Amino acid sequence: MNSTHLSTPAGDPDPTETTEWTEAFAALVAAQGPERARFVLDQLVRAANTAHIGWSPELATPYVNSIAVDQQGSFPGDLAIEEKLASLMRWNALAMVARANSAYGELGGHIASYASAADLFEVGFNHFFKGSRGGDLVFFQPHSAPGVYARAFLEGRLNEADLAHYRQEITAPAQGARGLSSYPHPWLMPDFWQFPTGSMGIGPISSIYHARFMRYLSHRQLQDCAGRKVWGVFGDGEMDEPESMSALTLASREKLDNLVWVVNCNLQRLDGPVRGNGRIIDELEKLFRGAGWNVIKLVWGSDWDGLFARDTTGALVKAFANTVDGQMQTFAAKDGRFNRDSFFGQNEELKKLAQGMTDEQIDRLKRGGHDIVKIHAAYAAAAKHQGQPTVILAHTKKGYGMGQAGQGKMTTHSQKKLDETALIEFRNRFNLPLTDAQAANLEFFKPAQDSAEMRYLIERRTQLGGYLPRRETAADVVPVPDLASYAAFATAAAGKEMSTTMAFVRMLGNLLKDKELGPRIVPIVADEARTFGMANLFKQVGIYSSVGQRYEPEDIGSVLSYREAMDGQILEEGISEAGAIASWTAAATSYSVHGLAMLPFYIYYSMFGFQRVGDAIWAAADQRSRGFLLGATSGRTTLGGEGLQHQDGTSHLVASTIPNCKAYDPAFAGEMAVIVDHGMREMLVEQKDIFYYVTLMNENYAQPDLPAGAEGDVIRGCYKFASYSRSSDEGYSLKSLKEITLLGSGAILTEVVKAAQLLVAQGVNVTVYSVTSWSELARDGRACQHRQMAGDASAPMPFIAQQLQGSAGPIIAATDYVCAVPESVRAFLPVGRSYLTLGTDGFGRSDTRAALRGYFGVDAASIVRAALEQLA
Ligand SMILES: Cc1ncc(C[n+]2csc(CCOP(=O)(O)OP(=O)(O)O)c2C)c(N)n1
Repeated sequence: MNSTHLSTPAGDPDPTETTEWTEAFAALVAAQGPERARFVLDQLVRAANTAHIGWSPELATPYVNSIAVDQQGSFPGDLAIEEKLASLMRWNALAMVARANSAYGELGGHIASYASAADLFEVGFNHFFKGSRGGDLVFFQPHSAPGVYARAFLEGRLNEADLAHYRQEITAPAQGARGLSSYPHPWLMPDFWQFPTGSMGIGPISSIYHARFMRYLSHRQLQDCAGRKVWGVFGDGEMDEPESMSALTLASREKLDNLVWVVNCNLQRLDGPVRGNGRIIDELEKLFRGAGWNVIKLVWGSDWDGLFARDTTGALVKAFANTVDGQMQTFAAKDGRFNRDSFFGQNEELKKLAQGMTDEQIDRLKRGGHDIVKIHAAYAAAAKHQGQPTVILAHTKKGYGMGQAGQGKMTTHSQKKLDETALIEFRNRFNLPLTDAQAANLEFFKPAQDSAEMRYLIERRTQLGGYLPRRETAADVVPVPDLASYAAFATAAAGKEMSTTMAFVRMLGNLLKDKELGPRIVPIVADEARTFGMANLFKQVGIYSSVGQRYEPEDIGSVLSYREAMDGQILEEGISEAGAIASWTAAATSYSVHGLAMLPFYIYYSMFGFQRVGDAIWAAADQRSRGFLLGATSGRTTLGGEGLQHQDGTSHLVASTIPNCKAYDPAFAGEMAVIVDHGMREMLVEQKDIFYYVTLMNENYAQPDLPAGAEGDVIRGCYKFASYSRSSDEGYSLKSLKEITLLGSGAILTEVVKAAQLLVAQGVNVTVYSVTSWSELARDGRACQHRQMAGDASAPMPFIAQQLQGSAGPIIAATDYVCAVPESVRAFLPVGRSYLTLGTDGFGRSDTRAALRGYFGVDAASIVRAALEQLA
């Protein structure tokens, strides 16, 4: 270290003294090495703290690489070949996007993101990302998908026709090709992509919880995940998402050294600079360091090493300290001449450094994230770091190599086409083996199979365990016990009073005791276990903690004592719905990611599910999650006092929009038990890529026995609960009676039943149906309709119409949800019957259940009124 780098700042009252201190420190480093220097600094910090001088260290370090040249180790690969390969990936990715857009301008796609990330990916692929089932998990920055396809093309996993059908998933099969999805979507490319990342922030938080879930599997001795890593490449703009940042301290608290993030700091997002007037790398360094991560800054490429070595005055570091990202972007967008004048021209010291370099050389000075050797050094350091997660802040240029057409341009994110001159410049820039015509025609290029590049690429992946991304699905079948063995109390409840939440928790407790299924269950809560009466499970199966329990809980000795344990089963995520759903997704995709089927039950306030973390649930659906979401305290009037922000009247509406989510609103414990049982069989035995959403209520009421033989109808969405009529010996002629049909779901079914009894007293015959799933009924109706429209003569009548055929009169539906939920089946009802829906549209508010139901018009009295009006 050269002490003169640290020239004393302006306003220093005693520069001589300051210099003495810095020189003494430099001498210490030189004589005794960094370890001793760190020790002495630690002692000084301790002394400062003891003296209460009010000092804390700066979290940001100078704008240079964290890994010094002499620490970076030698590069184990063939640099020339890797650079050639990276250039080919860049070209094919660019050609893919530009071709799609020259054919159909509306398809979109991105060139600039991958252009900035290509080397970051390539070093991972050639040296670090372990393939195969027991290998690494890699999260890809979504807009870089074309680069990942380009690699799969060279690997022989995709062909030219596939590449030509980028973003054309519907038309591709007719051309004998497979369409390539815009972003990583396991739903659309189930043997390829593992993790959906297209919605910014979902990838980052998801990667943390996947890394934590691997620890959970190891600690519970279900699968040894030692040695496996989770790698995530994300955007610097993406780091602004609350989800990106929200679980950083979880990762460090849990010491997730199996997690490495690479933040592609190209300094730009979609509209412009991420921090035009600041420096995103400094900001992220502070954020991650403060959150307890190991931070590796990968700022400058190898060709800067010489410049730094010659810079005895610290002029470069000083200049960078005064350069904000907006300016750094301008440097990226301009040529060598401009940079000589405006950057190196700032003062005599810098001018001197640039002497002897041509404008071309200045133009080619690489940022760290474009230098394969430097990237390798950073990844190697990250991979071996212990005790903390690592983030690599990789400085890159957006649109790297796109020249005047895009590099560093404000508009580069959306650049989808390049003109002929730009294509030829790109070809020249990366020494691509293409003729002018081939470049202009955007021809894909694949070297001969026996070329050095191809042999190298294949050999590297073979060494690392195979190609990736690759999604696998084979997993063992987990047997599900007989319903009667764990839920007889619910299906034959004999009028016992309980809430469906209580019934669910009791059932879960029973399932957890099952020898085979029990260990695979992952109960997840976000600090509401006590609300749902689950405290007994704390003791029964324990709360997972990577360090066990280092304190004596206040309630030790009680039967419900708070027990944390390394092999604890419950994932208690604290107050983070975003975290809990990411955790659920990790468990719900374990069948695919780890080949070990797990069954997560995440139970939460239903209002804080689809409404709060709906996009994360959408991504979980894309990832083909299998598990249960339990929306507890559901219903806008059933959760009385909690008011507007807590009362859920919409979750079923949103749930119905997710194609692989089966949503149920059971009224009774027996229905709920049948639904959960069926779900477990569909997911664990039949291994369908579906998940269940089941709402649970906190209202206690008498639970009837489930009618014999109703199970199938419960699953399909509705069954006849009861018919109510005055018996003929009371003197009524059945024919003269008016008839009405009432549908109800969830807790409001109890109001429907009360209404039926009141109506009978007024001489109306009533048939009551319990609707367990509006969305399943609607789905079935649409499926029947499609078949009919396609001219299928054997298309059945919609299930709900079949069920209601045995009833008569107007139909009225009442639920604790907005009217749109029961409205979803209107088109599929028997022809000629009137249909009225009663629901809880509007804001919730606090009061008793009775007052709320009266207010929203879903209580028995309102249903009776509506029925009499309909009959009139
Ligand atoms: C939740 C969400 N919001 C907005 C977008 C639209 N979007 C796509 S890319 C992008 C900018 C990404 O910038 P950055 O993370 O810096 O990545 P870069 O492409 O610059 O590498 C935006 C806003 C999105 N995909 N997801």
